[in-house]
Amino acid sequence: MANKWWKDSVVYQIYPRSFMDSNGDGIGDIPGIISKLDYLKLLGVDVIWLCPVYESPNDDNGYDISNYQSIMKEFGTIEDWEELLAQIHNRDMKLIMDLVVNHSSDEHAWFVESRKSKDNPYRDYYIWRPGADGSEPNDWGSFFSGSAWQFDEGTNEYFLHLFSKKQPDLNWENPKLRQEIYKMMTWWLDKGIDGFRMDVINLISKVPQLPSVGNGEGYHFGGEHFMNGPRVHEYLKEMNREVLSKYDIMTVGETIGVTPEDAALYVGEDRDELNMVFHFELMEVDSGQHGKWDVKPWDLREMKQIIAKWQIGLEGKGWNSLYLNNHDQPRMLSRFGDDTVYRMESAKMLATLLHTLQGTPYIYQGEELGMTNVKFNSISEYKDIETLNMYEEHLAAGEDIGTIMNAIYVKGRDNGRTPMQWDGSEHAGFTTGTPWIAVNPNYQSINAEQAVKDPHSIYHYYRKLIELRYAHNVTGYVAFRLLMEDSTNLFAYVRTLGDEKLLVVLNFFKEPAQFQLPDDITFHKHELLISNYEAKADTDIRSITLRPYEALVYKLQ
Ligand code: TEU
Ligand code: CA
Repeated sequence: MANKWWKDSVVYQIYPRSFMDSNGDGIGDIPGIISKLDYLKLLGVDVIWLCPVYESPNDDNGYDISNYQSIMKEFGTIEDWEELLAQIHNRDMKLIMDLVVNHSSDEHAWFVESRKSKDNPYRDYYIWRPGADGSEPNDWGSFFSGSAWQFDEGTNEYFLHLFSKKQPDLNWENPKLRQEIYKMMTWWLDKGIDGFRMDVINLISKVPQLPSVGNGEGYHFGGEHFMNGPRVHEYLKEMNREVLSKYDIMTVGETIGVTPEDAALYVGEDRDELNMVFHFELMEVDSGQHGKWDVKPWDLREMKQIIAKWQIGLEGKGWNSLYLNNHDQPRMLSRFGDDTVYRMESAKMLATLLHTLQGTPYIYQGEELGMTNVKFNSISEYKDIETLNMYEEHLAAGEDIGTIMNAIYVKGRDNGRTPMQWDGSEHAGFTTGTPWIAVNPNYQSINAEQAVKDPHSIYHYYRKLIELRYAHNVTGYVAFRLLMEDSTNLFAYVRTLGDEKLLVVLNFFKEPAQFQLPDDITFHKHELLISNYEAKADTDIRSITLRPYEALVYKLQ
């Protein structure tokens, strides 16, 4: 049984376009990443997840790949990439790459061929349908607004694109396509990478008839016909058998719309598919019935129930991925913490949650600095295709511009894509040129240079949390038990390892909160392992009044 090093690891996600620009063109690049590896080593992370760096027209910032085996020229060369891998391995860190194989770019050679004629050998690498009397083959909507189908004059047929028009879905029903993917994966693994993050991997199997979902009016989310589809496990078992099982690697699937029961089918130790998956349930707690742009307040009790469900649901079955940030989400500090008065305390409190649960924590670039959401004055400063398409669609539908802009401020993906803030110099030290997207104006007070110097910074708190995982075998604890589940502002839980318990108490708001330890939890001594406040005088931990956003982690024996 391969050693499961990824269970003890902490992963750091790099969005290369916004991480570090080395040549002044305003776009982050691979040499820029190399120049910051010591900063990551000091942080203590074990694995780097690199978002796509492959050749791409950047319709979706690299998630539209036109050549899977060559590096996007703005990011550098394959030699730069080889150097990055060597430098990461020299520092005893690992590198996982982003695998985007639900779709390619429409500029990929396969699609260029596929659209030429109905009998082209590459036609069935994609999903083409004739449509009916001038309308799309079904009523599925794209994740990026509008129809999930694009009519192509060349052969008078439609092709499916769950995402942008320039991201045609690959046809996984075609064994030839699958073999091409496995060959490409093997090429990267033979270069020495340590695994893959797999983009929307649970969408690759569609219900063959591609049935409509609505009542004939407008476009609808067709997820019931393409999420966790009929052959998805067959494909992943084949991928594991033919590729993954041959290497000592980690795999994490991005799986929209999975429950713990679904997830166990992907990550179960006996399933021979993937090691971990990202679920989206915590990312939907502030979405109304009309989806992510229908902003609603989140409820801590709902978050606690979701986390408890996943901790208990995968116990003894699989391994959790722990995240509240990534390149598709707003900054967790602004979303779930306080990015004003209690920025430091609340960022540390949220980090404490992510690093004391069962699973592998994923740190998104800038999270360790307490970077925040951004509010650009004009839509012209926003870059993300999902946001720009939504803006056009909602404006055309007559929605109030203030409502549209507020939804973008709160949920837009560009919140997580403003350049990494390295120091207080112009453009936050990210570039000597003009950044491809504006830097968050708060970079003079929030930046890595200041954080590394300040022993009380969020950055150094993350370092302590990561050290804690190893020093106190945090990953080894089991039997997650939620405490005070009805509390609307306290998140408290206890996990067990033999006769030791890990007690975590978090105040999610600025109002003081009263924690009461249940009587059935007994101990004869306790040790405060970490807190985001100067350690309090030894308190009776059976009953604690927590300060604003206070986080406390005790070991009970
Ligand atoms: O994201 C898939 C996905 O579900 C996101 O689009 C998410 O649902 C939405 O953006 C929430 O705001 C993956 C990649 O992470 C994303 O960057 C790509 O745009 C997308 O797939 C297509 O490759
Ligand atoms: Ca550059």
